[in-house]
Amino acid sequence: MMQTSKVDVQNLPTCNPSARSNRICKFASKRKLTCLIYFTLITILIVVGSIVSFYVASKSLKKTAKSTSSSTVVNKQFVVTTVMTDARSLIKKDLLPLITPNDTIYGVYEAFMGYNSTIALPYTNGTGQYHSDESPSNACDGNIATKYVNFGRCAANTQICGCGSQTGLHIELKRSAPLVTGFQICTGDDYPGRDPILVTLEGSNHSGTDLLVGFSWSLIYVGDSDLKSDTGRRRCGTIQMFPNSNRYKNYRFLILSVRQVLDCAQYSELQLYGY
Ligand SMILES: [Ca+2]
Repeated sequence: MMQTSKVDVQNLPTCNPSARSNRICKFASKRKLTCLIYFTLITILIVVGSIVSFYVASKSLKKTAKSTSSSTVVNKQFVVTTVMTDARSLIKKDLLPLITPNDTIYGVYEAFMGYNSTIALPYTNGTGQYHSDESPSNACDGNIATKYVNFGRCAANTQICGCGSQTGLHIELKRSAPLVTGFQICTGDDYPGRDPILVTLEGSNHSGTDLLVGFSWSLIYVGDSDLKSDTGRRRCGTIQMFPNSNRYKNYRFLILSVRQVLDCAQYSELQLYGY
């Protein structure tokens, strides 16, 4: 039989509602304060952490940027210095002048890179002619006092645009096919407006009349003659260097434009450089 204990209801501890409420409020207040302190600390830590991270990141970024910039400048300087040093050393030590007065040289007109050439003739009074005393060979005789004058599609004293352009030289070298990597051109004794400004150089290993046909030629250089700034009469531009990996026996030098609208183009010397 199950025994039951006798409870003294009268002596049970009484519950004081107001005291309980105070305890709860105190607990709640404490908890609220703790939370506030906690979140304040967290906020401070986040803010301080962000500031420190930002500071470290920006320092690192500046350092990297400075390093990259410095590296780029150094690399550029290195490349430029190397190229210039190479060019100077090549010009001074290794580059050879390739055209001699013994080579076969003749004038052309109505010639454009990749297209046919027409042989220019000594001057009478028509188009496609060069001055009889200023022949193509004068451009390759090693004498800056002699010059080559070509009237191209114009007659003498016909000053229209393009008279001296699309004129030039065919040069058939006596030596074995060299590797041409530069050229130099010099002004005549008068008329700065006749100076070649834009020029082309092509190479070919064909021969004979094939050289008058455009497909025989491969373009090596197109661009500045280095006479754009007029440095005077009977003066040479600097050697224009260019990359080239093909050896050719023959070369075609053509003028795309001269300094001014005059009746012809002229230059006292043209020299090719290479190996
Ligand atoms: Ca000359």
